[in-house]
Amino acid sequence: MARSRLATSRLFALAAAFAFVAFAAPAFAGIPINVGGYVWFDENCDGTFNDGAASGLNGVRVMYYRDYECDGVINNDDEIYDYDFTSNDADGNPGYFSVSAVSDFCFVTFLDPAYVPEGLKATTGEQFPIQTVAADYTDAEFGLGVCDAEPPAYTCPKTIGFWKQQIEQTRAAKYSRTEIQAIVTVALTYTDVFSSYRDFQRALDEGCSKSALDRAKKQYAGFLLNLAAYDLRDGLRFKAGLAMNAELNLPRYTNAKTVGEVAAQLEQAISSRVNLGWANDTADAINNGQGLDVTCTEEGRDRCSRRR
Ligand SMILES: [Ca+2]
Ligand SMILES: [Ca+2]
Repeated sequence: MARSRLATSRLFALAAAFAFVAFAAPAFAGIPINVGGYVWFDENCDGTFNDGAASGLNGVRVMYYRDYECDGVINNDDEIYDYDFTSNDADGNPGYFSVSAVSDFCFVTFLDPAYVPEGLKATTGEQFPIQTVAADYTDAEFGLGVCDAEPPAYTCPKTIGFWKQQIEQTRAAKYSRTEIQAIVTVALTYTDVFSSYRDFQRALDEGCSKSALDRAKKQYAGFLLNLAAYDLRDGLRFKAGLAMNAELNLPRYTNAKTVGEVAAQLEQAISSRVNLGWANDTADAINNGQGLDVTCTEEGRDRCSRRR
């Protein structure tokens, strides 16, 4: 009898445990998924994975940190979660990495420097945040290249006020309508946040009292127009803007070492709608020349001759 009572009480304990699991299950929102991406040889040094499927690099160790607050940076209690070595994907293309995860986890991934082939340098951000994703994810990207970056010809960021004048073609505008349209067309190739000329116009038009998202998008619009104006510099009479490879030193806001790196951080923050206040402040600071060695050309000197 004692045994049977014991068995019964164990059964109850077991049932209670199952009941607990069953009760707890709905609070567990995530589903098992794989998250990863590619490390590739960025032959044309443009930071974009457009160098062919065979350009992936195998044998590179990719580290994953759990980003508990999903703020896109390694801080506070964030800790090592897992790692993977790049290898061929299911289609036989090299450079693929992936770890098992849960859909409501956030990570910050980066390459273990000990496994980066000698002579290669990052052409993308050195850390790639993976925010909560609902399904298998393969979009984390790390470009490595042999890129002797030419120093930018000049660094002459303009504020959102300047860009609004250009878009609205006020009397003070420095660019013709054709020129500003060309600038916007190039800016659209850098981002998924905006998809038309009208989007830029609307973003720059938003007043200060609008939402955190609107404010961040407004500054980001100006930032992207600065990048595009620099890219088009040979065809523009008025020289302004920012090069992707311009060095950045803005530790108050970002660990990015170049304008291109912070561009990726801003795009990520705004498209996932996290850290919007940070995105606003950071883009605002850069549009005002903070953290940059500002060297404007003759034409631009009236507005940004200062060096910080
Ligand atoms: Ca490329
Ligand atoms: Ca964090």
